[in-house]
Amino acid sequence: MVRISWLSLSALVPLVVCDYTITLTPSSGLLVTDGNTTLVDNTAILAGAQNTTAGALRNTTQGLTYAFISPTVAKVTLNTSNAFHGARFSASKTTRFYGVWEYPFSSRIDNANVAFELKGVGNNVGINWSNARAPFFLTSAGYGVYADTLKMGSYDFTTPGEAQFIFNSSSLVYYIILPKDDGGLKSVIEQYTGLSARSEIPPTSGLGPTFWSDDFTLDFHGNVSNAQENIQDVVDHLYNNRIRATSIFADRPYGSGNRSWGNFDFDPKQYPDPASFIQNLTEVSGMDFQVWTANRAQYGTKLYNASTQDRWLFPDDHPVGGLGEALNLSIPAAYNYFDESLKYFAAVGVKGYKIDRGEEGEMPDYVQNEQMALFLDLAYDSMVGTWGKGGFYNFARSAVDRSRAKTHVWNGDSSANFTGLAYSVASGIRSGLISFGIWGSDTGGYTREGALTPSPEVWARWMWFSAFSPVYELMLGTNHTPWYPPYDNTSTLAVMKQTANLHADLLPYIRSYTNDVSKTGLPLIRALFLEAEKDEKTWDINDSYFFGSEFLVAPIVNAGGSRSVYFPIGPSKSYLEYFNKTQVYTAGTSANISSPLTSMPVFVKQGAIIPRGDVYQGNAKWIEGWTPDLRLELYPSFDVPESRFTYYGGGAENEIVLKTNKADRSATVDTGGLEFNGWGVKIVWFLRGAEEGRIMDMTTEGEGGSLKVTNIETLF
Ligand SMILES: *[C@@H]1O[C@H](CO)[C@@H](O)[C@H](O)[C@H]1NC(C)=O
Ligand SMILES: *[C@@H]1O[C@H](CO)[C@@H](O)[C@H](O)[C@H]1NC(C)=O
Ligand SMILES: *[C@@H]1O[C@H](CO)[C@@H](O)[C@H](O)[C@H]1NC(C)=O
Ligand SMILES: *[C@@H]1O[C@H](CO)[C@@H](O)[C@H](O)[C@H]1NC(C)=O
Ligand SMILES: *[C@@H]1O[C@H](CO)[C@@H](O)[C@H](O)[C@H]1NC(C)=O
Ligand SMILES: *[C@@H]1O[C@H](CO)[C@@H](O)[C@H](O)[C@H]1NC(C)=O
Ligand SMILES: *[C@@H]1O[C@H](CO)[C@@H](O)[C@H](O)[C@H]1NC(C)=O
Ligand SMILES: *[C@@H]1O[C@H](CO)[C@@H](O)[C@H](O)[C@H]1NC(C)=O
Ligand SMILES: *[C@@H]1O[C@H](CO)[C@@H](O)[C@H](O)[C@H]1NC(C)=O
Ligand SMILES: *[C@@H]1O[C@H](CO)[C@@H](O)[C@H](O)[C@H]1NC(C)=O
Ligand SMILES: *[C@@H]1O[C@H](CO)[C@@H](O)[C@H](O)[C@H]1NC(C)=O
Ligand SMILES: CC(=O)N[C@H]1CO[C@H](CO)[C@@H](O)[C@@H]1O
Repeated sequence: MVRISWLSLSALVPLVVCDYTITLTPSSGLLVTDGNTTLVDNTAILAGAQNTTAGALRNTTQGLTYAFISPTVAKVTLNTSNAFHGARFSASKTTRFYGVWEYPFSSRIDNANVAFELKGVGNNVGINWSNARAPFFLTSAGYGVYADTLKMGSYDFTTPGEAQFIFNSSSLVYYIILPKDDGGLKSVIEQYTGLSARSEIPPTSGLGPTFWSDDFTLDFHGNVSNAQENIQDVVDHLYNNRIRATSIFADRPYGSGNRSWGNFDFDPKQYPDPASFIQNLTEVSGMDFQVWTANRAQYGTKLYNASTQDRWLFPDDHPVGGLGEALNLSIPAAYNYFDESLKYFAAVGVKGYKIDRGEEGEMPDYVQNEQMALFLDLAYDSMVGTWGKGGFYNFARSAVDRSRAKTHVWNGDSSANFTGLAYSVASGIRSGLISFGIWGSDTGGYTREGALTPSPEVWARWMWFSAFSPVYELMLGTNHTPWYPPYDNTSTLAVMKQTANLHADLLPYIRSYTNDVSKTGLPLIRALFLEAEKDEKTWDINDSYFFGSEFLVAPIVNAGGSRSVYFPIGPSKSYLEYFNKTQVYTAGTSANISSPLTSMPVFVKQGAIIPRGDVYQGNAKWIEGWTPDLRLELYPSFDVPESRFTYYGGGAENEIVLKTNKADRSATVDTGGLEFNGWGVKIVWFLRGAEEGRIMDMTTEGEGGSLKVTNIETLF
């Protein structure tokens, strides 16, 4: 028995004596208690020769250790002669278990009734290949468990109130993580990502708006005769329509060779002059460029030839689609060859990869996690030497938790209809719960069936969702380009412009939170319960989320234009409709909200501080003498005496503090010395009588870094 006592400081109570113990039970399980109450019931430690026969470990005198390694984290290690190890946890029957997979089984954000391996999920309702994953779950019982391994394993949540995992490994380390400093489940995520990995801050260009085609070698218009010109045609239309964009990428095909991949080049017929083309895209048009990549060696290519010669390929006995086997990247020579070959792309100006596959049977399933982690490492490595940390944008559909330091994710191949949209919203929430915080979905869906799919209605709703996603990426081309038939006479182009430009204007807010993602692991898309943990009504809500902590976002994921929105108790006493700034909704209530295609249900909480503005020029070369423009939207409420926001613009952080004083009916903002590239900051107060915002200029009106308004009536 290991017992540790400690003292810890808490924000609310000056000095608290905490005392958790972890003990072995007579039935060979582990209990974490605070002396009197059981906090975690680790009912069994599992071991066996097969995952199907693994049972409770009986002789615990050998190969088992357990101890608290910090006041709130207990570490359990298992190392026995058994080939499989795992654990089972029990709680009350209504306990929810979240995490593990990005894919929302049954459209849920928790894992009720799911038993599956820790691997890519494949073809499924709503989204195929929604494959981010982590050996980590968290529960409504108030703790999390992280199994620190890349081995294959399976999780089972089919028994109400129980969670079980078993890994194909003769040794296993797992951590039981309890909340820290009253931080609830958010602090569990923070501690978990401290043990595994956290995302890097992406370049602003990676956050979008980003446009791409599944095949730029098809669907030529006007005098376009190759892919390079086809991309230029997109760039020109974005420019002419004044649609903000920060990057563009080419999916496969773009290379020479069998199925266009494996020769580490651009097909000269489609891209006659790639280096100059990419340089112009970046420097003249202001858009970064990424290309597709995958660990698959297609017959007849350079990659294939080098691999067969040196026997780097996994045996060809896992055929899905005949798209080539994967290289075994645990062979150093294979890894190095691939890494070096990929460096061609950085050399010609490519700033990141869309990283596909790794879970299609091109290798044995039991190495999927290890091999995918290696491929994401090398894809990162082949870029970082040229562009530096945060200088390129890699995003994958298949990634295990440790790789979040090396890649961001998109949610896979969604259906281009409301099912795909609803599942995408739920997968975005789930992606946040496993801390893949920089995330986007193919706006409008990927799998299109028939003409005009997505319908203009689905596409518009999805564009709004992407405006309030960390990444706005949209697939056009192949008869799905908003300014060409059959979409040219629909609302699509107008909504695309409105939402892409809104997303661009939200970049100061989004970028500030990417800093948070990298420091704490907390995602931008937050399950409602992460912000409102004590409100049990939030635990199953799969179609609305907090975007950062200021916005409550409720995408419309059904036909018809209205939905019910629940306003959680905890973060705010009431919520203000964000776009019209008139309707106020009380926490704890629900309301039916309608919205035309030109808007979306979004709400702000009391005391919100929202930095917005034009801080990244991207393709907006039509703005002559462009200079950055940053404004702070403030939503004071006398219910909130003080609120804070940490602004991050790429350099230092600024702590912005908003205070209200009911006695003299005033509000004061301190911007913490905030300026942007030497440019001043506008302050926009949202107050009664000034619903359009009362605009003040910090540089001319601020004194000592703060600004005060008096005799005010707040909006909520
Ligand atoms: C445990 O129970 C004892 C006796 O009721 C009480 O004095 C003590 O404060 C409790 N400890 C905790 C951590 O709740
Ligand atoms: C055992 O492993 C196989 C292969 O990985 C998997 O399909 C199965 O679900 C696992 N079974 C259990 C009980 O974990
Ligand atoms: C349990 O393991 C210990 C240490 O290896 C060993 O001495 C003991 O005989 C084992 N007990 C049983 C019942 O197998
Ligand atoms: C497991 O234990 C064996 C000795 O019994 C040791 O050689 C090995 O390094 C241990 N593995 C781990 C991962 O600790
Ligand atoms: C467990 O891993 C071994 C390789 O270490 C592999 O041969 C075996 O097939 C795996 N078992 C399962 C059930 O995946
Ligand atoms: C294609 O046509 C447009 C006008 O329709 C023109 O501006 C452009 O220069 C032409 N491009 C080429 C490569 O001929
Ligand atoms: C890049 O821009 C330069 C200068 O405008 C132009 O001469 C060149 O043809 C462009 N290259 C490509 C590949 O479009
Ligand atoms: C391309 O690869 C496929 C599958 O490996 C193979 O069947 C086909 O012959 C290859 N084509 C060429 C032109 O090499
Ligand atoms: C790969 O090898 C095949 C067979 O020798 C050859 O035909 C092909 O040209 C090679 N591919 C490349 C890109 O060199
Ligand atoms: C969406 O498309 C998928 C196939 O991609 C189909 O199974 C599903 O029924 C469709 N949902 C709706 C609402 O049409
Ligand atoms: C999922 O994959 C299946 C089989 O490849 C395909 O029929 C279906 O259209 C795909 N659906 C989506 C949404 O990608
Ligand atoms: C969400 C919402 O209510 N949007 C409305 C805001 O006001 C404009 C203009 O009055 C309407 O067009 C929107 O529908």
